[in-house]
Amino acid sequence: MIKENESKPLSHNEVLKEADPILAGELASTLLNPEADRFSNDDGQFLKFHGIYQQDDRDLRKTGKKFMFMIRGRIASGILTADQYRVYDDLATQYANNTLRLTSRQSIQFHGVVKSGLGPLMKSINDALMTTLAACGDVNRNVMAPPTPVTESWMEEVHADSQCLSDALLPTTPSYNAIWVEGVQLNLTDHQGHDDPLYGKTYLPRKFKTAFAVPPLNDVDLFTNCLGFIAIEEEGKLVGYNLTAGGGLGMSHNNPNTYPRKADVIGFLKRDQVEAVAKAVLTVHRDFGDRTDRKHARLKYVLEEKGVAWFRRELESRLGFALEDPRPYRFERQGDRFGWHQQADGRSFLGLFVETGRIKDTDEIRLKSALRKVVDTYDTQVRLTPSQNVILVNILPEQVEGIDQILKEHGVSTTHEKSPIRSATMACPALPTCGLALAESERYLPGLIDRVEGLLQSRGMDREEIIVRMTGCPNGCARPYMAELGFVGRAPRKYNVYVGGNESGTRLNRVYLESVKDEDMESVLGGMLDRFKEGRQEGERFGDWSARVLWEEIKEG
Ligand code: SRM
Ligand code: SF4
Repeated sequence: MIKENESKPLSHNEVLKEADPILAGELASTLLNPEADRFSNDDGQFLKFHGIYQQDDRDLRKTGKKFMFMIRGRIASGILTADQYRVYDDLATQYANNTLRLTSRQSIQFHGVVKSGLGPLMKSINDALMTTLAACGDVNRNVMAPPTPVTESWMEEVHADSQCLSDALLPTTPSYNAIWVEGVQLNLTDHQGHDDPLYGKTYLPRKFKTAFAVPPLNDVDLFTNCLGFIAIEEEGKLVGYNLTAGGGLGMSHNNPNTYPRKADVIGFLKRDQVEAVAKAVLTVHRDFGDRTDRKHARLKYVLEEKGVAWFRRELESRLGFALEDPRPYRFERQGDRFGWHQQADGRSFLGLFVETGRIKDTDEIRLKSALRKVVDTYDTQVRLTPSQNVILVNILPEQVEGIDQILKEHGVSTTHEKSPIRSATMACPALPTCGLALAESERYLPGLIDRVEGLLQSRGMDREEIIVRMTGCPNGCARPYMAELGFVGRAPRKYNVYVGGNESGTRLNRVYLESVKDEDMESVLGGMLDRFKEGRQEGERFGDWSARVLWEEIKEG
């Protein structure tokens, strides 16, 4: 029986999970029913644990709901072999909208899959020994780790640790395999007693996110995660990790009980303690998270309300050992390296910017076909980055010219010619697929960046890098609250403007202007850029300048 928190009623999702701890609902029978174009709303909640969202095309709502599905892969550390990439690419063509959507957590989403395609797509992923289990839902999600090829051999161990942990935190429900691989509806009465060794019968109160980072690069945006591991190297060896906990970004407009929060650094642990510590942090969330209000159910609220000292004590009592004090570390940069670079082993890697994470073919840039041809020709490993970009790795010297040629023929730039500001952008999908979007994001940001590029150019600032992120609502999927300049949708064509994030991803930004209309963007942004150009100190970035100058104005109100 789930414990009720402060005598408030449990949220509906809690009641659903408790009644069906294998998360099977009526999924298999609805899947097999050719008359049904959708699942029930309750089954929609179970679908998430299987990596699937039931959506409808919001562009078509006026003519009635057209149901479709978004499927998210679980791709630990964003690493795909050539064979695995081919499967994703084929499935996108065959069952989805012929695009691959790279996510801000190193995964891939299919959009626009209709119900008749859902079963075959899921089966194909599993047949290729990949999974979507726990890509969404009240469980640990895709574990992030730095995708850039290592420069020193100890960094490989960070990848190994992240992959092991990803596996160790998977839920054990038998329904995933039964539904998507065997196509059978399990009888709930046979499994009523299912009690996951880690998650219990009711799983977590809410989603849980984990990342590993290797300083000085903070490409995973470590402090936005519920659980984080900062690699600590001493004398060329990975000696352990600093533990972080309690980060998260989701909030709701006009609800002060919800807010973005940066994780705290809790202590230091040895490599062989990673799994135990991760499980202890996760179970603190499991046992103390708010199961009465899903908007207030993340681990970050437990840390904020009970305090870091309480959290460390609780953790250590579960572990049966004390953590050491955190060791020194320093983050300097976030983001990806574009263009060709040398790996430590003499081979090369190529970082490619993927605008708003959407791998697709357009008339001018045929990125989807180009990547497929490179992978088919050279069996290249593909890595996905937390900034929604791609890195092609382990490339032999004799392959470089051929890859350049293929990309050129398809209109794909390898030289990072895009403006620095564009290459530092991220947007969430928002409309037309996301049911929570209040405004456009993926379809709006590229055009806004055209306009900002114009503003920068006319001020002689076209080489200025400003980290810009946009989301269609305050949930924070493209992590706008860590950007130097963030846009968060309020209503159609209106955005709150946030300023003051920094280059190393260690500072939350703050809202500077609310509900800025699309037609006012030039004057608002142009005005800020004029002041930045005039008032910046030597070498000062936009984020640091705005935290120094514009935050004062917010305080003054
Ligand atoms: Fe997210 C919900 C897309 C990363 C916070 N997110 C959603 C849903 C599933 C909408 C829904 O619930 O119906 C979006 C699907 C849109 C679509 O049509 O595809 C969605 N989130 C995404 C992705 C694809 C955005 C992207 O541009 O890449 C990212 C998938 C990552 C992955 O592979 O797992 C994605 N979401 C994030 C992040 C960033 C991160 O994790 O690094 C956040 C902020 C960090 C955090 O969790 O606090 C984030 N998503 C949310 C929230 C707010 C949760 C909260 O604490 O309140 C929601 C709403 C919810 O869960 O109810 C949400
Ligand atoms: Fe949807 Fe909001 Fe996430 Fe964008 S930030 S994908 S609009 S939930």
